[in-house]
Amino acid sequence: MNSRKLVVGLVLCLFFVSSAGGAGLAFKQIPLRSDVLAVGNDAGVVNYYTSAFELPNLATNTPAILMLMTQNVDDAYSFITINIPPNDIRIINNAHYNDARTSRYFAGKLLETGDAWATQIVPIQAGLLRTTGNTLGIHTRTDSGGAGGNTDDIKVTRIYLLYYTT
Ligand SMILES: [Ca+2]
Repeated sequence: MNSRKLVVGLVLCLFFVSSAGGAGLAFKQIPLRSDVLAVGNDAGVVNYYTSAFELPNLATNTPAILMLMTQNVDDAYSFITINIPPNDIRIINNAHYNDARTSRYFAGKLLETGDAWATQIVPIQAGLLRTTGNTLGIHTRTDSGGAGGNTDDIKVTRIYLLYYTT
């Protein structure tokens, strides 16, 4: 677990960008309902959604970077979404990975970790985030990508967004 290096890296990034005289960067910890969050059918939550969070001074239509730590990602079909409209949540919740990945709200997949904790970096395309009312989704799927039955059980903690500010 190397969160200290992560924080030092983030601070260095902030210093570098601010000293370059361009737009700034900020980072934000994304709230989870527990410090270490279990997602998967054993946990009773195959599709987890965070509570709404703000990104103060976000420069809209710029890319961002999502960083998180994960454990027990064994299959290749767990993924992250951002800001699915309420009317589409049910569709994504039941979607096979191959369908979800073509959604415009698909942010990226999680890489397999095995039993160890691993830091993951997910590039977020421009236009997905907004200054208020953001929701991040964490979705697990079966070893063939389906949404029902024995989906992968994973653990997630320490989720941060690094984003451009105005
Ligand atoms: Ca697992």
